[in-house]
Order: sequence, then C-alpha cells, then structure tokens
Amino acid sequence: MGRILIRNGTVVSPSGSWAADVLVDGEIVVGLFEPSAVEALGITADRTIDAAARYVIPGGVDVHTHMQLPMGPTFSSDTFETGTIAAAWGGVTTIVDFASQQVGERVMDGLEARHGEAAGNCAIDYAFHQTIGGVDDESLLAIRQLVEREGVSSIKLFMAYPGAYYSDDGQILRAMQVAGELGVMTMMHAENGIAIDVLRAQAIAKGDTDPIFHALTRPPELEGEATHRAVQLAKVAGDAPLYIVHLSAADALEEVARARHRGQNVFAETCPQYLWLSLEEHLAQPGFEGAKWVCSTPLRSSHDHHQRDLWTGLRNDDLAVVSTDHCPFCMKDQKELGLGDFTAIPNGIGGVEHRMELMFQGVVNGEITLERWVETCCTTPARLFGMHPQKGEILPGADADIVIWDPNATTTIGINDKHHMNMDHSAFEGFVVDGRVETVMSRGKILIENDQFVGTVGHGQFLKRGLSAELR
Ligand code: DUC
Ligand code: ZN
Ligand code: ZN
Repeated sequence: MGRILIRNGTVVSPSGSWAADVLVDGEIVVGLFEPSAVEALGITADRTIDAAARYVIPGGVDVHTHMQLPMGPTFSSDTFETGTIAAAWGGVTTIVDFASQQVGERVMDGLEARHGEAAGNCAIDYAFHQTIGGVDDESLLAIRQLVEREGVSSIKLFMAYPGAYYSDDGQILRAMQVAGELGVMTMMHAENGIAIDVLRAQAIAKGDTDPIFHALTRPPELEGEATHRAVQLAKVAGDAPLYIVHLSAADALEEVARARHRGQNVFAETCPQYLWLSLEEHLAQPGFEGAKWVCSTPLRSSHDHHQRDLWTGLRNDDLAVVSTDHCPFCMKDQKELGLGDFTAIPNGIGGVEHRMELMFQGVVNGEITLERWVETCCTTPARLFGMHPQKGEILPGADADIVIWDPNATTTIGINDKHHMNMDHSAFEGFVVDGRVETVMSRGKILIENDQFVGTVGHGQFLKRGLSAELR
C-alpha cells in the first residue's frame, strides 16, 4: 500500500476548505500540509496523485442502507457485494446497514445472521444498527450487550407496520428508557401505522390500487403526528437520544425543529429522493410506472412546501444528515408483485450510488455550502453514530477514506449511463448533475480510478461503533 501523497487539491471539511496536500501512510492519513511545505520538509511518497482543480473530501458515510433486505416474498436487490461496489462508485466508503429482530426472535441471532451475510462480501467498511421489532424483557436486555460488546450503538424502532415491526407507545417508551440510560441512539420510523392501515384498507376496498395511493394513504399529517409522539416519548424517557429516519414531510420537520430549539437530543435525516423527486412528477406516472418510486415515508406533493423546507432544514441544522435509505428493487418480478395492488409493491428506492452527486448539485444550486455538503454526508453521520474521528473527516490519524471530486465535470445518472446498483431502472433516470467522483480510496486502498472499480470484495471490514459524539 505504501505512502500516497494527494497534491494540489482543495481539502473540504465542515469548518472550511483550503489548499492542502494530504499524506497517507498505509491505511491512515498521517498529515495535511500547506503545499509548499511538502518540498520544504522533503516529504516523499510511493505514489503522488495530482488533485489540481479538484476537491479532496472525506469518503461518504451513508448511515441508512438495506442490502439484501427480506421484504415480503422478496429481497432488496443489492447484495452486500453489489451494493458496496455501487456505493464506492458513488464516493461512499462507509455504510451502516441493519440487523433485525422480530417478535419471538433473539436479538443476538439476528445480529449474528447479518454478520454472516456481510462478512467477506463488502468492498467498503460497514457497521450495523439493530432493528428491534419485538420489544420485550429479553430484547431490552440485549441492548446493553449490543453497545458494550458488539459495537452496535443504535437501535431502530417502527411506529408503522402493525403486525410486523411495529412497536406500541409503551414498548417505545420502555426501549427509549433503556437506550437513553446507555447513551444508545433510538432511530425511529415515524409514521402512524395504525391509521395508515385503515386508509390502505379503505383505498383497496374502493378499487384505488395504483402506486400513487401508496402516498395518498400515508399523508404528511401522519408523519408529523408520529414524529411529535416520538419526540415526546423521548423527552419523557429522560431526553433519550432520538434520530428520525427518512424525514420527508414539513409537518415532521416542524416537530424536530421545535424539539431541537428547546435543547432536546433529537436529530433527523432526509434523503435525496425527498429533496429531488415528487408525488406528482414521479409516483403519479401513468400505469404502473410510479411503482419505481414507492418508498416509505413516501414522496411528497410539490404543491406543498416540503422540499423547500427540507433544504432550509439542511441549512439550519434541523436536519443533520443526508442518508439514502437505499433499498432497491427491480421492476421485473419485484415491484411487479404489486400490479393491481399498491400495498404489495416492495417499498424502497435505490440511491446509495448517487447521494454525493445529488447533494453536490445542492451546492451548485446554492442550497447548501460546500462545507455543509461534507458535513451532512460525511462528518455528522460519522459523529452521530460513533465513528468519528476514524471516519467522516480528513484528519491526521483518521482512516484514509478519501474521495477526489471533479467539480467541473458532469455526471449523467441513468440505467445506460452512470448506474452500478443491481436494479433494472434508476429512480433518478436522466438527471444530469454537476460534479463527478474521480478517485475513491478506502483505508488507503484505491477503489475507483480511471472509470474503473479496482477494489476488492472482502476489503470492507466491520466497524465497531462507539456512542454518539453529538449528544447535548
Ligand atoms: N423503512 C425504511 O427505513 N426502509 C425501507 C422501508 C421502510 O419502511
Ligand atoms: Zn423506515
Ligand atoms: Zn430504511
């Protein structure tokens, strides 16, 4: 591996951007130098990469992905192998996926099974959150073991999906009490699943079976209501740390903002699909086309102000993170399971490859700064989920997870253009965005260069995480 010197680039961090040369030794960043210092200090390397007119940014950290996730009779279509290679193509060097437990199952069995699926199959580093779909005495006891022994410092609960992953308010409160005591982050799918199930049954009974009814039966009010309830339960649990996943509605953002402004440990992520796609333009496409954009929470109406508010939330830190909720399904044989019945369409959009690109377009459009791009896509996700300073920032001593980004090139996203995820369509088909992932390095090993994947499956290692660095 040796020493690699990245010269002439602009290093970007949440606190600023400056001309600096980056020295990597083996797997680690060992120094950042004012460019003229390299000669003055006689610094040498085995390989020098010229990053003139490029940004040098930390590898992306996507804290919400679902590789080979079982859903009904099928599985999300990216395996750990295909999904982590696609992530690398998108400038992502760390993912946090989910292990899962349901009623009657043991938490540690779910975690062990997930380790079995990922180990040796990842091209980039990975970690796990633990979904707890059956909150009881035994699963609550396991939370201590998760954080103290397994390096799993976050749990995920669902207020949606009664009969499957759903937790009632009492279960949520109990889980938050335990998690809060240990400093464990509770991630929440915040939608009122009981009310949603009534609306879904009513829609099907009326013959409203097209994909658009997926969104119409999951209205923003029910995301706002559940978010409010989650925030209040976290407060009652002693300000237990709470992280709202895939926030899409202005109604929910208001609740998060209110909680944050009063100093509560509440955080939220949104995803590129909610910033760039809409109910009318995508989900409402004729026939069954809209199935491509069936995800939960759903795409929102462009007639309201959801997208505008989400961008504002990203600027003012009411939204701390952009993740993808990468959960891809092909149209053929997968989304098609819901032909004639939107409730049977597997839920999810694939996007792990495109988050950095789509969010850089937010920089170009003036929605967020360059530094905020890096902060929301790399540094804060690492800090919030106990991976910083190893991940998320280019610092001496950090893992050498580095992306060289060409801001003057463009990227065309689409099934016949840039597309490496295991899907037969792209949710962002035809998007032409400014900027391009040029070189990607994970722990000092080059994964992408000269438009080729040159990494290896199995390079990716499991990351034991610590507690969140963002708690107040
Ligand atoms: N929630 C997720 O976070 N991912 C996939 C489906 C869902 O409902
Ligand atoms: Zn969810
Ligand atoms: Zn998800």
